[in-house]
Amino acid sequence: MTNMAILISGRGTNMEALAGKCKSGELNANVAFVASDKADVLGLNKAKAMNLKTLVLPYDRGKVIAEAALDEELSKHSVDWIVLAGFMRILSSQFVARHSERVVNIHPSLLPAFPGTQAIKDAYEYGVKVTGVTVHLVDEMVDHGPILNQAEVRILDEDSLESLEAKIHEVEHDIYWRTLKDLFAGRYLRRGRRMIIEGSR
Ligand code: 3YE
Repeated sequence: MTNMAILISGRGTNMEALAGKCKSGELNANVAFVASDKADVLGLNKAKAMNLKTLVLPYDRGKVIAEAALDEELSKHSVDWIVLAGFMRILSSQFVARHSERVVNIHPSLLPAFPGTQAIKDAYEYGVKVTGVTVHLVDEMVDHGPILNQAEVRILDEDSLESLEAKIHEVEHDIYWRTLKDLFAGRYLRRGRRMIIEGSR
């Protein structure tokens, strides 16, 4: 079975959704461990409550040491895929090269629009009528790697920033596991930057 590590920095709602899909068998994967760059985050407590192995990455000692600690756990657990779920650190180009095309991220906008850490707010304040969610491979740049999947979310006149956030998170919890299911099954083929689902045409 596919072994994945989930990286978080906060509430861990996407982690919880993914772990739930593993538990129900809808996503045929095992959560090897949940790692956070911060101790004392809600997501770590949620992971422990789901009986998942957790660890805190020593980012207080610098990125090189933190990523080396992560590497050690990844090989110890024979992890196939590294899944970022609200993880708020930029992975070094060296780390990305060591795990080339094995790291996935979810971003709350339709990339390449609204990259960065305030994507939902930026889209709302810009006044776009359609935003959404992007699942992409991680490369050495941020919010830039090949796109695996996107889903749109309409911004209605009556939406507040809070209601938009709720809609985006709901879509995230649905699109992430579905995309990982195809990815883990080896259904994606790469055509330059284009990630194509096998048999879709
Ligand atoms: N790393 C690479 N490529 C990607 N991480 C994420 C996506 C993604 C990635 O596509 N290579 C905060 C925003 C991070 C930030 O700028 N952090 C800096 C400074 C941290 C600090 O000093 O506290 C850093 O170097 O981590 C996930 C989203 C990352 C957003």
